[in-house]
Amino acid sequence: VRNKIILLSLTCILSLNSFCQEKNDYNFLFIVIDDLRAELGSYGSEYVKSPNIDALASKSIVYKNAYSQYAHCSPSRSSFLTGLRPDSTGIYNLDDHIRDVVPDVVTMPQLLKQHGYKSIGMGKIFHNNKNDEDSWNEFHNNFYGYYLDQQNLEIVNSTGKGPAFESADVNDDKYKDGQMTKLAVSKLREFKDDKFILSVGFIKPHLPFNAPKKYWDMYEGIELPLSNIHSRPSWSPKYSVIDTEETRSYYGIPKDIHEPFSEELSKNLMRSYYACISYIDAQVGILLEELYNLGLEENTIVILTSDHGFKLGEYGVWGKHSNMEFDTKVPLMIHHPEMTPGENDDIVELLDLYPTIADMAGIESSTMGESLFMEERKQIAISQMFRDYVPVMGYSIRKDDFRYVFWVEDGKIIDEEFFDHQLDPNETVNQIELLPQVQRLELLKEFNKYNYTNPIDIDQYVLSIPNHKIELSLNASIDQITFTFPRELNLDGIHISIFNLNGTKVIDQPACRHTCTINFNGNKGVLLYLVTKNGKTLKSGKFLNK
Ligand SMILES: [Ca+2]
Repeated sequence: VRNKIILLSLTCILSLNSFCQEKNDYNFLFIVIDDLRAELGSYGSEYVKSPNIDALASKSIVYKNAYSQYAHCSPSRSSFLTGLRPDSTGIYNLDDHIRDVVPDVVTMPQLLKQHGYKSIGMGKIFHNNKNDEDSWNEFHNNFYGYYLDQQNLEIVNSTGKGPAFESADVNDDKYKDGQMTKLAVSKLREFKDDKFILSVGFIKPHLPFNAPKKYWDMYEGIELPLSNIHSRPSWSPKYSVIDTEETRSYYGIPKDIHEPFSEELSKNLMRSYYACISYIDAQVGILLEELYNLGLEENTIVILTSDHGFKLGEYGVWGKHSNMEFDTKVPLMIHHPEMTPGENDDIVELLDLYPTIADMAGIESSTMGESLFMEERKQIAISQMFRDYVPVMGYSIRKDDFRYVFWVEDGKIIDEEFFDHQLDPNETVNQIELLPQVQRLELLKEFNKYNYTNPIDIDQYVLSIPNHKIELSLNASIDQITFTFPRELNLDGIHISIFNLNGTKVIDQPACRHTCTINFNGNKGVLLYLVTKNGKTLKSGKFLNK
């Protein structure tokens, strides 16, 4: 049973003023910034210049541990705008639109529209930029100016794709986001006497990292530190972190995924990404100033977030699309005129935004998330990432001080990762052996509770032993094979089957503890299989008796 705090009662108790009668008269300014990782002054960055967002943060509840459900534009947005997990929308790519897959869903802006709000949207809110008539009273996406540099425009014309960054010496409103800000300001003026939700979807700092030169100049002479994590986490499966070639598709970027970026290119990419953040920060500042000038500051709730993070060279990759902290963590802040600002360390999900906004508007909602103002909230964030070329779905559970990732193929867990953030906050070494079996099963049960439309069959679950954790060695001098399991691994149900080279089974026995020594018994060689009780081969090898 959901023990829901209605924000009304909370704020009435706290404020004891006329707010109680007026609580339904709050407007919403909902700002979504594309591909903005949790790197802002207010999130502890020493380098990013984000004074306007930081000023908003100082008046907001700042969620320091907020996570996207899918580190890819459309799957993430389709999730948090509908309040459904990606497994429930079924949207894992950029092509599907919510009305094609969940046609009757009530989106967050649609819910407010149904309750008398004027719903105005602009820019990148849903990924597809389609005008979802059900969500908006009006929607605007006619902005122009992707590249402005003449040389770059010629490159786009001749090659189809421009450079990964640009800094034309122009005013803010020559690029799209500046135009959007102007329109948003005009909409604030137009609707100031209405009850409204204005959703503004800024398109930077998404690639290409194009912003006016003055923001590039803000980082002149600053030595930006490049990541020292150059490859995917040790002992993680190959599909854990991949180079999706998102950045490499741009002009002037090495195309071979094995070719690392030069230091100069890396620093230019980082600087231009930061310049884009500062550009958007300035736009946010303009919107907040207009709220103040129009006297809307006292009755407008401001929410600022991103759809997912972005790797600036971490793991040797420039892009998103993984279950790791760099890609799933997002900034999230809520400014409510009646609520005490401060930092919040709860683990929260973007999925929780919809019920939180409904809660603040005093509207009942039915979603897979939980209002951030609910008592005894879940303390878990689930993210996922589909690798269609395997195909395998990776699910991440971010909880307490760790991340647990499991990869599912045909309903079976085939790989796992575990990162203890106290030991390894940047998630560089998969230490799955540190996760006790009891805790693993508890996590999977918890996962099923929240991802209930597509639960894991735990009864079928047999601990998968990562291949690299079993060492096989041949001790030829004494006619034996010896192999070793990590002591922590649960070997229940694991069988050793050995065949001679003619294919006849000569040994079938439960796995022995830790170190197994098996005699050749006169065979010239053997084929060895470690098999689960469900018949899945964990490890196999051919050994010849020398
Ligand atoms: Ca995005």
